[in-house]
Amino acid sequence: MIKPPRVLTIAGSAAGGSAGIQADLKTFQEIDVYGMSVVTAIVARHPRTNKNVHPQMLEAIEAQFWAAMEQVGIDALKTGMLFSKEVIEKVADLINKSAIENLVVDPVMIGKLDSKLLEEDAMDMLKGRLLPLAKVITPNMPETSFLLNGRELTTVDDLKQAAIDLHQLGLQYVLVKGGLLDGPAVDVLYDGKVLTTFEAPRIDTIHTSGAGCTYSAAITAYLAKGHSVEEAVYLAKTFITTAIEYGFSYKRMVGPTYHAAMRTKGQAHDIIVTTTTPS
Ligand code: PXL
Repeated sequence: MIKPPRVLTIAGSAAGGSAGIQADLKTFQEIDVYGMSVVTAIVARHPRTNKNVHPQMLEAIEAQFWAAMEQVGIDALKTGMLFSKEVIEKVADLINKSAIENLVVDPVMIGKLDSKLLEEDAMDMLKGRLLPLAKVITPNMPETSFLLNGRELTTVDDLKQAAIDLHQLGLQYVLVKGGLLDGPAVDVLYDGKVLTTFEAPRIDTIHTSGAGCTYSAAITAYLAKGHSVEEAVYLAKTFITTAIEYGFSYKRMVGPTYHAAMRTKGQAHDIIVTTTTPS
């Protein structure tokens, strides 16, 4: 009997299919893990009222978590859009109660189309309660700036220092993603001792909606399969770089990455890995 590793995402539903729960489940399927989901909020702009975020009740969030836990069980968990401090607190409680070790926290704050995905008063709860439970956190550059009280980041060296400083919050692994750098897409991983950089070429495309969701989902899936954090990041970076290479759009707007690209096209670029030990 085949029993693939079990992976849960706790995140927002992105109706357009590029990001959030939809990106996570597509990614899980491509990497051949068993995907499950807890929807925290539904993200879709109403054409008349303009309301964009439709939060779910705490009761519904909790019910989904226990359904996944009791019907299946969880080998690895990722969190994406959590939206409010109440949801963050509830999710931290659920993770504590179920002693989940393979936790990837993508500290989602703002969507590509400028949607507000985390309320302002939720930052302290995120930093104080959820980040310390994570095996890996995966902030992009704006999220890293927010977590470091507005620090400006422009170079790879800035990202390295930021990873070192975020690690001080009591974290295991920090992955600061350089998707918005000028030049190659360099991400920096810090474990408290060694800085590892993962470099991919800059791909000339605007179709990167859900890239961060997809990347952290892939890391979670590879952790569930038993890879180390370093290996999981390397494999996930390869996955997302290929998905971005073949990004596309159905309409005249920013479109999705192509989640099936690794399977249908094969790896598009080599990832260059370097390690250094900060003094
Ligand atoms: O890409 C960030 C993101 C995460 N989660 C949900 C989203 C988005 C971006 O739109 O909708 C649910």
